[in-house]
Amino acid sequence: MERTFIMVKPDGVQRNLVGEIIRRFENKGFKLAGLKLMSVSQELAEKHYDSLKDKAFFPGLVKFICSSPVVAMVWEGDNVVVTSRQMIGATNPHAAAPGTIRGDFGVAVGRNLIHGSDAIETAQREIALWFSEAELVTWETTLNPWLYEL
Ligand code: DAT
Ligand code: MG
Repeated sequence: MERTFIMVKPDGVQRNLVGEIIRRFENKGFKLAGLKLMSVSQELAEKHYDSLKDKAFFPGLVKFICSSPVVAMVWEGDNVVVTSRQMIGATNPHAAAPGTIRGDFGVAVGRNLIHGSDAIETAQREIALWFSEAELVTWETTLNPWLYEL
């Protein structure tokens, strides 16, 4: 089953949106495979955003991610990578549609509340970066026949 890496950023945790965000993924029908509240080291933040290291906003972005705890998660489900990005909305909350997380709760690109992997390969890289094998849980839900045509 496909997996993606989702992180509630420091602003989402500070604004008490962890429950709201988890609720949306649960209600959609995705299954939690990993979850932890953590402080982020500069090294981890720099590795996570490595593809953006040449951008002018990179130092501010890394500083922001390290400024306060985040909630790192792995969610599982059919097409979860693309669907999560749709649920999260456009990078800039100005452009994020109502009904999306950024569209409903954000007003600034540097405070856009949540990260989601942008492709299956990115998800695999990010899950391996943020979680050890032992922290990822494989489990069965009895809801499967009601979520999927098996
Ligand atoms: P996304 O988080 O939608 O995948 P991204 O990978 O392009 O977007 O950028 C990562 C984060 O960097 C983004 O969530 C917020 C920040 N960011 C992106 N563009 C920015 C900009 N023009 N100014 C400030 N921060 C920006
Ligand atoms: Mg991205």
